[in-house]
Amino acid sequence: MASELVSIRPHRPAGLSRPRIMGILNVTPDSFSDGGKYNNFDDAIQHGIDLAAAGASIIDVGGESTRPGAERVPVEQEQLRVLPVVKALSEYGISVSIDTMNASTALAAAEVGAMMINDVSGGLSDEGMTRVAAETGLHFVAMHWRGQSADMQKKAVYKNLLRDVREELKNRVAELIVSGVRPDRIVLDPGIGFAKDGDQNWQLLANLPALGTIGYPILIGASRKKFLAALLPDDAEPVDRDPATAVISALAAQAGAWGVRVHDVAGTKAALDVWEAMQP
Ligand code: PMM
Repeated sequence: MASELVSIRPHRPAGLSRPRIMGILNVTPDSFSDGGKYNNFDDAIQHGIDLAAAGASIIDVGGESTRPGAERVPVEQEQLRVLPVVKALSEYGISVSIDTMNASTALAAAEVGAMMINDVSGGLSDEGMTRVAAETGLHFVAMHWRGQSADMQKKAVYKNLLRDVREELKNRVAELIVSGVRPDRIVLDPGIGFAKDGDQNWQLLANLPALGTIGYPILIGASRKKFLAALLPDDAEPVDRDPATAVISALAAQAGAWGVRVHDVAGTKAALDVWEAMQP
């Protein structure tokens, strides 16, 4: 049925292509929804392979939780957690992104096969990061960020949310380009839940096309985040936020997003399959 529909389609509409799925692999004891589950090397590798098999085209490996209130992890510890996993998954032929704010971790991950740096601080946390991004030539996700997780929610104050986030992302782009990062390597992310309250997250999600007009691909990371809990019963667990996450993935596709970063890859793949089947 789906293939019949595909075969009678002359071509895909210009401009809207199916977002890539970035599968989340947190190798941390304390991330808010999957902390502690993939701490052990074999479990982490198996989960990465499973996410890729389920439809993720990039696996995002992180060794430091950035949930609101989280404290920093020593860089040596972060590297002990992530580098063996990045190396093994890359050797397996999986595209790996390194989720880090540390330039030395990004560089070490590049040396063992990472193809993308995902820096939630967009290069603001470590002044060496933009140079690493430029010198490695890796794809670079610059997320909108206003400060470390320990107290970032105090910084959720905006004169005009959309305009401020847009301007701050444009400043990141300018610094990356001045540092020598190729424009075609840059991906931007509005940083859902980072120095934003629930209403602000919804407002940004409702205005993705306006972020797209900055001129760079947009990645959305809403998966299982706390603002989704308001839609669910009080005793719901983070994993119960997966259906809402999948709907956001489909709506992000409709808004032209380049990628979605999710825990439940199968759910988002199903949502994107529906979105794709409905394209005129
Ligand atoms: N969110 C988290 C971690 N890394 N990276 C990007 N680019 N965008 C995000 O929204 C983002 C991120 C925190 O969520 P997690 O604890 O589930 O990984």
